Amino acid sequence: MTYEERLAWLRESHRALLERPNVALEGNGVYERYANPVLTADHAPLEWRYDFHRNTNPFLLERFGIHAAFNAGALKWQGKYVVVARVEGADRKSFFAVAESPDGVDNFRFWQRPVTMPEYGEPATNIYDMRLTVHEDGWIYGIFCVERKDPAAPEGDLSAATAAAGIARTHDLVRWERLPDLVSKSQQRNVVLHPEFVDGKYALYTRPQDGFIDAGSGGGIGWAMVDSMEHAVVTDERIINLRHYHTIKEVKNGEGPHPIKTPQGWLHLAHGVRGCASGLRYVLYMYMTALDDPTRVIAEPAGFFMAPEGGEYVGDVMNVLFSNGWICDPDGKVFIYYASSDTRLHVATSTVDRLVDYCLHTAPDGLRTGLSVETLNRLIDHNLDLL
Ligand code: M1P
Repeated sequence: MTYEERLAWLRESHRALLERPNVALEGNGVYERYANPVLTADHAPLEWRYDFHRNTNPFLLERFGIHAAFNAGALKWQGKYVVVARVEGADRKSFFAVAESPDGVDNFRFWQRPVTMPEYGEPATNIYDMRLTVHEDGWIYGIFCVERKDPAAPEGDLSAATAAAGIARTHDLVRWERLPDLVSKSQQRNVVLHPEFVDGKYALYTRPQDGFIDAGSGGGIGWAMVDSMEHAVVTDERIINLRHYHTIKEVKNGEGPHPIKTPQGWLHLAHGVRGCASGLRYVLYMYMTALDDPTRVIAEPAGFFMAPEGGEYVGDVMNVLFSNGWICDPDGKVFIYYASSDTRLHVATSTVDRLVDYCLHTAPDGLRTGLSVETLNRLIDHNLDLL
C-alpha cells in the first residue's frame, strides 16, 4: 500500500467501525445483549495512535498502541449516553476517556482528548474503574481505583501493589478537581458513592481488602458514611452484602455502579468472583435494598445475572464480566454497560420493571443443592397446574 492508500484505509475502516449499527439479540427476557461491543481499542481516535505528519512518520506506523477500552462509568449527560471508559495502552497503563453516543447502543465516539486526572499525593502508577455519581450536592463525583507500587514490597518483588479509592469531582467531565484519596484502615477498590445524603452524610459502598488482589477478611460489599467528600475518612464500615461458600461470590465481590432508586427499593448491580481450575471467574449479580434503609438487603436472586458468553470469554483477562456503569432513562429503560475479559465494553438493555421483577421473583440461593432442587420442583409444580 502507498502512504495515501494506507491513510485512506485507516480512515475508512475507523469510520465504518464507529458508524456500525448495533442490534439487540433475544435472550432470557431479563435483558437483551447486543450483537457488537460498543467500545473497543479500535474505537480510539486515530489521532491518539498515529502521527499523521508524513515527514515524521513516512511509513504511517502506529506510534501509541491502545490495547483495550472497558470498565466504564456511565451517565446521561446533556441528552447523550456518556461513558467514562478505562482505556489501556500497550504499555499497560490505564487512563480515563469520555465517549458519547446518541442512543446508548452504537455510534460511540471518544471525545478529542483523554481525561487529564490531577494527581493526589504519591503519583499513581495506574488508575481505573471509575464509578460516576451525580450527587444531590450538585457535583458529579468519580471514584476510582488508584494503584501504586507497594512501598513495603520486598526487594525484587515487582508486582506487589496497593489499591486505594481516588476521588475527583467535576461539573463538565473535562475539568476534574482531585480530592484526597479515601482514608481507610484497609486497602479499597470498587468504592461507589450513593447518590443521596443519608442522615445528612455521604454514603459509600466499599470493598475492604487485605491485599491488592485478595479480599481476605474483607467479608463483602461494605457501607460507610462520611461527613465530607473533601476529607473522606472511613471510621465505621459494615458489610451489607456478604460473600458465601460455594456461590458465585465466594472469593470476592464488589458494587458495580451506584444503585437505581425504584418504588420497590434500591436496585444494585455487582460483580462476584469465584475460583476454578481456569483461574478467577467474574460474573455479574443483582440485589435490592430497602428504600428507607439502603443497607438492608430485601432480595437477592440466586447465582449470576450475567456471565461471559461466546467471545466475551476471551481477552486480556479471560472469563470476566465486570460492570461499573449503567444509565436509567426516565421511561424506565436501563442501559447496562458491562465489559468482557478486561478488553471491550458492551451494552445490555432492560427496564426497571423487568429488573425489579427478576430480583423479587427469582429464588435466593439456598446455599445447598437440596434446596436448589426444591426451588426447581416448585416451579415445575406451578407449571404443571397449567396442564
Ligand atoms: O481482572 C478482573 C477485574 O479485577 C479487579 O476487580 P476486583 O477488584 O473485584 O478484583 C479490577 O482490577 C477490575 O478492573 C478487573 O476488571
